[in-house]
Amino acid sequence: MLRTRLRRPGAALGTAIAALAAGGLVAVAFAGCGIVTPGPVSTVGEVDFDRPLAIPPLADSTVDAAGTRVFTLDAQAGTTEFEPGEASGTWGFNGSYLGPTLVAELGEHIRVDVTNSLDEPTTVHWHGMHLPPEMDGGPHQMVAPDASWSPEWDIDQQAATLWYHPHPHGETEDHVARGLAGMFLLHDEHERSLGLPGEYGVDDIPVIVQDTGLSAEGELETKQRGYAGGLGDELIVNGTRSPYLEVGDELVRLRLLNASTARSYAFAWSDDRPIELIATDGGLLEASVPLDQVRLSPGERAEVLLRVEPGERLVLQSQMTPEIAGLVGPVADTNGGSDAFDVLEVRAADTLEAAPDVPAQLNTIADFDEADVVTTRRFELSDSFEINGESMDMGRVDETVTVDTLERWVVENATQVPHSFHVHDVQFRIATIDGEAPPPELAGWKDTIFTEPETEYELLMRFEDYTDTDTPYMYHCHLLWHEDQGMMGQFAVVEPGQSATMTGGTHHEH
Ligand SMILES: [Cu+2]
Repeated sequence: MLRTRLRRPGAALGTAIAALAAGGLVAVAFAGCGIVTPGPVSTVGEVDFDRPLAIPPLADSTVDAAGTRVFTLDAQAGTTEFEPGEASGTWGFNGSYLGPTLVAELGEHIRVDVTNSLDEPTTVHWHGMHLPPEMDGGPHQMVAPDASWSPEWDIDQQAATLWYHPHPHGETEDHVARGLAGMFLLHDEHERSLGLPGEYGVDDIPVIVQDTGLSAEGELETKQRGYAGGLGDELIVNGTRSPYLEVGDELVRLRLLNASTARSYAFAWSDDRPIELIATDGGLLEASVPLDQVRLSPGERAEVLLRVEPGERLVLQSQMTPEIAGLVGPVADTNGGSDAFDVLEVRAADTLEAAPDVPAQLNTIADFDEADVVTTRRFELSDSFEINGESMDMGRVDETVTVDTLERWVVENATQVPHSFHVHDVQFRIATIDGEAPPPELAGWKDTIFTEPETEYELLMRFEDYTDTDTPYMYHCHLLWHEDQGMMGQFAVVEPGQSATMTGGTHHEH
């Protein structure tokens, strides 16, 4: 925040006044709803770490005669005991909470047979995946109760930590909060050649972080709500309350996924050692980046490496501050911007498997040439859940993009409140933040960014391969309550000279 302020001399006083106004706005917005806005929370030092971290199972798959790898997901209701003997009603894929981890390889053709066993419609969106819009699982690909949907596509992007979750318009926060989410890991030859930790659940660990409201007895409760949305006052990881992870290798890879609906985290180690970031949403960085903390807003992923000594214990924490959150005053305090959490204790065995050194160069990321930009679009995020003054309309295509051309999307959060921005189908690069080059942790491939107040992000992206005049992709704020409130727009990718043809009557909802 301070960094941003310094770049914009003269803005500071206005910021302080506006922040008070925004705080007042939040208070007014919730007055009369009986909703108490959350205040600062800390669980540091209060977590017992007395349960082994659950590892989501790897999804079974079969390869059919045509060479297609086929997965099966069943969205279903069930019960989960976050504390033994205290059952909470939850939703999951192929189980009662979260879903299995799907794994696929660059070049594979895959299909996922999705069944909806819930008693209401939902969708499954493949977050971060490059794929045709009809396979995307957005709000136009609703799956009715007892119906099935079988999207298929080619895996045509580099190794990355992606994920899947529902995307029904107006209900996404609820469906994700109930437990519908899972990881989708992509591998490729290059990644394997690096010798990074890669044994799932052993030295390559999924870490799905969610905040939740649990009663003293351990039953799910309604969360308090800030402007950002529902904010739980404790964390679960992979659905496990109070988790520890035993490791037997001296080098461990943690795949951090913020699957929370509203809360952002600042992941850091309890002994203040640097957290070594190696990959962001869309894949490996060019080189490991040592950071004080890794900030992740909802939907963002980070892969980090941890080197441990025999017998040591340390704790993954979230150490958010208003400065890291990019929020000020009451906006920070009521939106998780001052909250601290113990997340996960790592326990190293007394004898550890040796691990090779990690290559200095992890990836090659060619920069886009801004001279190739064909179209510049602006997206202004409001504090009333609008983008460019419009609320989501399922029948309106907001932007029409010509396939295989370089686009510059300028996203400005002109407000005092937190938002984020996610674009379907592509991985993009951040060219500038308030006119300056991004820090190294934001210089790789991204599909979701946190948008700090009063900050402008210039993104470069190219939509390739899949054109469809009749089915759009989405861009939206990934604070899920904001998305549900209409903070979302639609874009069609078309051949040169084509126009989007979708009209209000063609929703493809069945
Ligand atoms: Cu938002």
